[in-house]
Amino acid sequence: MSVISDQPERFRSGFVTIIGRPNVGKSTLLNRILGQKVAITSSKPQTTRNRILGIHTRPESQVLFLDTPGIHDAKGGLNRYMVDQAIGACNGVDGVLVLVDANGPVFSPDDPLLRLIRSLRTSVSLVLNKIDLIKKENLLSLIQAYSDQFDYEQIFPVSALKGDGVPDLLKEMEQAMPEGPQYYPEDMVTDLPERFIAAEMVREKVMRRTRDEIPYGVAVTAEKFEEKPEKNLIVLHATIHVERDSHKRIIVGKQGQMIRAIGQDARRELERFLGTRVFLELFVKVQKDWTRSTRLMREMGYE
Ligand SMILES: Nc1nc2c(ncn2[C@@H]2O[C@H](COP(=O)(O)OP(=O)(O)OP(=O)(O)O)[C@@H](O)[C@H]2O)c(=O)[nH]1
Ligand SMILES: [Mg+2]
Repeated sequence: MSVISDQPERFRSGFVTIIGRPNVGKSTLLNRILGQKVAITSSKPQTTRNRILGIHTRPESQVLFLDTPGIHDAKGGLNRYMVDQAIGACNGVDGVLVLVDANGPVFSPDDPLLRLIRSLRTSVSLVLNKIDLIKKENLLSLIQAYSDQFDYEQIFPVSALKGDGVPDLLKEMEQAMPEGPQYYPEDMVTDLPERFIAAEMVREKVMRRTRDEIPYGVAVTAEKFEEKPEKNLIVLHATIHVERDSHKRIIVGKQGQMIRAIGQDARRELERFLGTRVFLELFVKVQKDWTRSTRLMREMGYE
């Protein structure tokens, strides 16, 4: 006689940290997993500056993904803060996903990322991202090359942009989580305040429209975030902080063209995200060399 257990499986939950070099697609992957945009992305490295929590809930599990800034050789100031955020997010979690660009070279033997994962006591899996850009026949040798460097728990070839391989990755992460409670309500996708995400979306538009050193010296703070439900409207006043007068001139642009374009991009995205009309007012302020001052960094929310 066979016994079929009708005992429901216990609920599973835990934290999974996504780390990797800048620009490999960590935030794109987080958004893809969640099915909506929570983390800003751009084609420029060093877009993400904080840990971004993404909550994925199913009837039988809740996985808490942490998107992190790209790990790179950072000397001090904002860059050091970012790398410390990423490294710190690997502590006490239930799994770590190392994301790499399948188009890029494998880790050099002294790569700080390789050193970091060797020091972790958590299970580490590899996510080979951007496979939409490589030839299928190169995949196996790539997997072999990465496996030679580290004993990964699992290896997932994915395209965060197109979605290939992501459902499988998610399923494996859900199953790898220990038994645990549901930490957050099922309709919650992040713990970040809307005000923070709104400021981030403005920063994304600045990053996408500017170049050279400008995107790296921009911070955005939201001074006013006022909901007017009776008018189906949110009023947002945000300040774009830059490091130099010359940067301010570029962000404002000829006859205010650039700042208007940034405002339009941001408003469109914010209206989609907030589901209301948005009245957005942008200010530009010079905070000389703020990325090198702990005090000014704190004022921008990096503490
Ligand atoms: N072709 C392709 N492009 C991708 C894929 N995933 C991400 N990208 C692109 O890679 C660039 C960087 O993506 P992000 O998600 O911002 O990368 P990130 O790792 O979060 O970068 P940082 O926050 O700067 O560390 C963007 O232009 C993405 O559109 C992918 O699977 N395929
Ligand atoms: Mg990112």
